[in-house]
Amino acid sequence: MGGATFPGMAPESHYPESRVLIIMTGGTICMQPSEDGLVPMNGFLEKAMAPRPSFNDKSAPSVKLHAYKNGVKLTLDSLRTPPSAYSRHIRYGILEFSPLLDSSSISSTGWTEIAMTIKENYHYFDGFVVLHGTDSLAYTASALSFMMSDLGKPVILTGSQASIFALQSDAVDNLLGSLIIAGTFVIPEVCLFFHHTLFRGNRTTKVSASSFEAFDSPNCAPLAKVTSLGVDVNWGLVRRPTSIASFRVTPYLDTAHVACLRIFPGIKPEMVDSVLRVPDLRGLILETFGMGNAPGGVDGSLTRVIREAVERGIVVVNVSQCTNGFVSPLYAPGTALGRAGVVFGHDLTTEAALTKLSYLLALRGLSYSEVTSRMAHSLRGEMTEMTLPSFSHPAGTIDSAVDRLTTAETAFTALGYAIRNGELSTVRSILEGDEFNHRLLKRADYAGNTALHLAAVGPDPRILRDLLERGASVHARNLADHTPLYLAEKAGRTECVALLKEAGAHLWLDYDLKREGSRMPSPGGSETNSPRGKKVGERGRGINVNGSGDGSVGVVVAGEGNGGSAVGAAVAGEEEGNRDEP
Ligand code: ASN
Repeated sequence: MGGATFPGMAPESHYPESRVLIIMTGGTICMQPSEDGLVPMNGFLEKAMAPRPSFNDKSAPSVKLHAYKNGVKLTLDSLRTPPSAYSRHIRYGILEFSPLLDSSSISSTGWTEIAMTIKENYHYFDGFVVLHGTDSLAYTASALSFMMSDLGKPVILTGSQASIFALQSDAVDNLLGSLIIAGTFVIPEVCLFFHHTLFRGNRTTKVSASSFEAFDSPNCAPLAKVTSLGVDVNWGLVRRPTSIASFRVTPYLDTAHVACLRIFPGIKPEMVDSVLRVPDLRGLILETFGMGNAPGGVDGSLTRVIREAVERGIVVVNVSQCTNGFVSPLYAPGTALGRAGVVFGHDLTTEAALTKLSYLLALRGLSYSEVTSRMAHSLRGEMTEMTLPSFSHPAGTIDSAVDRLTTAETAFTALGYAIRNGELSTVRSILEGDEFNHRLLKRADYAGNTALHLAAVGPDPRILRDLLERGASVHARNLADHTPLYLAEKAGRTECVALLKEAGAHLWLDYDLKREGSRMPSPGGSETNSPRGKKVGERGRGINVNGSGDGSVGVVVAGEGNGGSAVGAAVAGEEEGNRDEP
């Protein structure tokens, strides 16, 4: 990784830590030889990660993490990486599934287990890494992307082509890259990381059974690339949640009533018909030739069996056998399928088409036409929407303060002033045009405050709403490690607090845990100091917010009792005095 790591660094590190939960489901990455061939092994943290300096900063204090599984609170051993090129440690613990699987055996039950585990632990970690076999990885990535709505944190799936215990393996690179990205960047998508490349999960397909370059995303550019200089994120492509809603999981996909059929030259209509007459079948993914063509036949009998199935209420979706390109009713055979009621899946992969259909069929109360219309539109970036690019330079549309804009830096400064002054129309004008929009929402000032941090304590909550609707992340942290919600709470902005929470923000409920090993008095009475030698609760008054119904621990959000203007109070206070506080 561009992240040069420094195993021999000084024993005390002042760098902040991010928290990542690794969910181990199995796959080659954790396999070892047995009499029956390669099989997954338990104990990945101790056996595979602890002995490797790039995963284990031995100078770190030992910290236990709490995680939840099926409603049970578990205590996990944790390790942390040495500081990355982004001046952060990634602290992580592992939840291992039982039994660990070769991914060829995963099913919708496994997807539910992964999704629910992320849901249960969502408020306790900055990001999630799912370790998984490569065989069905693209299916799982697609399935999870549909099961998770309004995701605000990174979920990165990875695995490896060779075991981490093998002398030559891609496992370390894949795992380290995933950990660092999940702990550093707010990429709120289900992603797949492999061979230095971060893909949108629901665009991927496995393209090689043995090469380390095992995955591709033929119709969507990578979301990020790891180079010797660091992680190059293509922020213009990264999706942002633009509705004010909290993270949700749909816990079930209906894979039991869908099928997938690959058309071949000479395929008999009776074969297709018999698949379409499987009892209780509700959907079929038809892999057709090229741009969506299937054999017409002299009497059009294939088209006829498909039309009859559609009339029986079966959703038939057309995707291409080609990895690259899209289906369209351009040629006569494709037009005939369209007339028979087949849905055109544009550039969906088979993996995405199958899991998307299973997701839609599992949603209660959707009519046939609602399912087909959603199949034809992007829900999670899984297909290319045919929209015309809209870009307008802000200088052409706004007042004198912004007329001078030539760079993103000055645009951000103008945005900051507009937010502080409560000038909603100026904020909107600056953010017009996709290009500026995504860059400005990611940008931060010298103290690490994003536009959303400023708006959280600004005079006009409508600006906060506007930024949220444009996809500003509620999980971004400033240099003092604080989120917009923290600032709003601290400044007593009740309306902003409510809005941020509605958009999925939460106070960092595990600060107690974060500090358990490094700051909080331990249950046994011994104390370990923070990197700066301070203990939580040491400073002044605080807001005490109890977390997640666990009465034993609370989140101590201590403040300095800043006076003055809202922005001055909260944001400047960040800069000056509060960095040690959660
Ligand atoms: N059979 C393995 C699996 O998918 C392949 C791998 O992980 N490379 O679990």
